[in-house]
Parts: sequence; structure tokens; C-alpha cells
Amino acid sequence: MKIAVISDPHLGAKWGTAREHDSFIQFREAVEKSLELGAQLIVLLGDIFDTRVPRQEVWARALRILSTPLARGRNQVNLIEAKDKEPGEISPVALRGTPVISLHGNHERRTRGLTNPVEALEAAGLLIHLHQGALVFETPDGGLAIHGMSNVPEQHARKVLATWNPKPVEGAFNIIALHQSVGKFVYSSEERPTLDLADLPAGFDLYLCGHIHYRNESTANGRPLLFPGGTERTQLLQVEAETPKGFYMVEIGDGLKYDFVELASPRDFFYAEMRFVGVSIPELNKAVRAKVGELLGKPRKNPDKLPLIRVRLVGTLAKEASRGEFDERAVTQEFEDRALVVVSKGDLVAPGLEEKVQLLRELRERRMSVDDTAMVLLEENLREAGYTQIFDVRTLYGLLVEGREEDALRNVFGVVENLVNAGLRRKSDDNQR
Ligand SMILES: [Mn+2]
Repeated sequence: MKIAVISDPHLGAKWGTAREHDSFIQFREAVEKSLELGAQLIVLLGDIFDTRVPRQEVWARALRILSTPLARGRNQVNLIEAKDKEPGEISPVALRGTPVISLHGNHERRTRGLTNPVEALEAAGLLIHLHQGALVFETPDGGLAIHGMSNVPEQHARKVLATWNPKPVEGAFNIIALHQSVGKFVYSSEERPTLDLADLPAGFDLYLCGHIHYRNESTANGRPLLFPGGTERTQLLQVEAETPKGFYMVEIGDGLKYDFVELASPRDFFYAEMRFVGVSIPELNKAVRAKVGELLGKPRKNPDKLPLIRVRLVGTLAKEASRGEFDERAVTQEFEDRALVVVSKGDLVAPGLEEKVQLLRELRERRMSVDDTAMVLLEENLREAGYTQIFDVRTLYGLLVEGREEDALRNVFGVVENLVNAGLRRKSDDNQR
């Protein structure tokens, strides 16, 4: 019995850029390759889509790819029980060809009562969605139970998993699938998971986890824990440059075997970090271009596509220099025929800016949401400019967040008008005196 395990395709990622086709090409390759290799079941570990409400163009391409497993292969698995699924949720269409079972990821998660895109795919019969549930199959190699918990907010993961409290099905090969950060396996270093390897329920034969975008292997309760990593490169971290993209082919029956299958379609990705102390803008211009040139000379796996290059700049600028003077877009343009270059200068600071960086770091440590962080920064900037007394920062920020720029502008104009009127009044008072 062969099962393909594919994670985090992030369909629609980088839409509107030179990379907009990548997520589809790579997911298609993973699905087609898994069918060629004889997958009788495909398990998707979540984040099929990059957004919770994908655009129509993304839907069309996703549906086209996801209809291939249904049309290919002869179904050799029989669903005998669906735990915690409402009757009628599983379309008979989903059990044709090679069935697909999927979690939803954090990118697809929506408020209770709203349909997420993985549930929409289930409604179309293209897959079976699992969230705190299990599917029990009869296969040519015996019983197979697939248990799954889709993504929940990281701070609730431990509690939700404990409440769900899945138990292995007796006499079956039991697989459990999650889409969370677990222990040291985190999506980003700023994420603190509540779930530890020790929290994973015991008694399962194989543990699978999405969410982590680079391939990893570990163990839980003495059994393998596999992170296939995403088929799409979304983070451009160093580890993503060092780890090939692909998926797992798991074989059960005579024991357990698994192989990582590398994809051929992803672009080459080269990553470099450059550290500076007191660097001037001309020096920076020269050094970054030289580095991109050097990375372009590296051996290539996929010469058919422009490689991705990310250069991350870290350190301090010369006294008179400001970050804004370094034109990273000029570098991208200069190399656009040879590579897709991203230069990140966020960690390159002008002297004197250390304080602000420190503030950002503190906000990050307090684990504030992006909204709250932006709010504090707006307040901080207005305070520096001496404007805290006259602006109601929270109201202003609220309007900006809701996309009510017109109202925000009116709010600012109102404040300015009051100031001008007050000034005029003072002037006329002075004149009358
Ligand atoms: Mn993801």
C-alpha cells in the first residue's frame, strides 16, 4: 500500500510576480509523480492555498490539478468508517480513482461558521477534509486509519489536541497528521509552539506534520515523524536553500518504508548573508553586486528557470548613511535577465537607529500581533514628532486598518483645521488687544 504525503503547496503564492506559476507547477509535479510512483492514497498536510479566499484564477488551476488523482488509478481502498464526520460530508466522488485526504493549514483557516477552501474542495468531491477526525480504510494490505487535526491557533494547539484525544484503531496501521509547530520544529524562530514532541498522542505507527516548510525527520513515541516541507518556497530562509523540495512516498504492508522524492521543477535557490560594520552606500552597492555575481556562478540543478537569490544584509551603516539610500530594487533590475534577486536590508541599521530596533525586538518578544506592533510604532513616531497630544492615535489607526483611508485623512484634516482655526483665533485675539 503506497501513500503519498504532500505538504504546503501554497497555491497562488507570489501571484502577480515572476514566480506566480511556481506553486502550481511544483504541486502538479508532486501529484503526478506520486501517481506515477503508484500512490493509492494521497495525504495533503494543509496550506493547499496561500490565502483563505483564493482568487478565481487560483481556484481554476487548483481544481485542474486536484481532479487528476480522481481520474487516475483504480481505487484499491474502501472507506469503512469515518469518525467525527457528518453523514453526507464525504462525496462518493472523493472515493474514486486515488482518494485525496487533506487537512487545512493556517493559511486556509477561517472563523467558525465560514467555509474554508479545503472544505470547498471537499464539497466538490475532490478530497476528504480532516479536522479532529479519522478515516478507516480497508486496503489490500490490511486496515489503515488516518487521523488528522487541521491547524488551530498555536496557543490552543496543545489543549485542542488533548481534548480531541485520538486513539489508534485496533488492528489497523495508524497514521496521524497535524499542521502545527512542534517542539523545535517551528515555522519561524518567533513562534513559540505549545505543542511538544511529548504531547503527541501515543500508539500511532506514523506521525506526519505540515506547516514546516523544509523537510525534516524526527521521532515521536519511538515512531517516525515526517515533515515533508512545502512544495513551494515561501520563506526564502537559508535552510530552504539547503533542503530540496519534494514529498514522501510511504509504503506500508510489510513493515514501514518511506522515501523522500525530490521535485525537479523548483528553481535553484541561493542564499547569502552579508555582515557589515559602518559600511558606506558605495561600498554596499559594490559588495552586494559582487555577491550576486558570485552566487550566479554556483552549480545549477535547474538551468531552465531563473534562479532565486536572496542576499540578507546585517549590521550597521556608516554614520552619514541611511538605509533608504541603498537602492535594492536597482540591484534586482540589473540582474533581472539572470536571476530573481531579493535583497533584504531590514537588519541593516543606521547608527542611532539601534533604539528603534531595540523597541521592535521588544515588541516581538512580547509576541504582539502585527496590528498592535504597528499601532505602537505609529504612536512612537507621532510622539517623536511631538504630535501625541493632538492626534487620537487609536482612532486613526483603527480607520487605517479597516482600509478607511478617506476617513483617516478627514480625521487628520480635522485636526489640522482645528489647529489652523485655533491659530487664527489667537492671531485675531492678539490683533484686538
Ligand atoms: Mn504553510
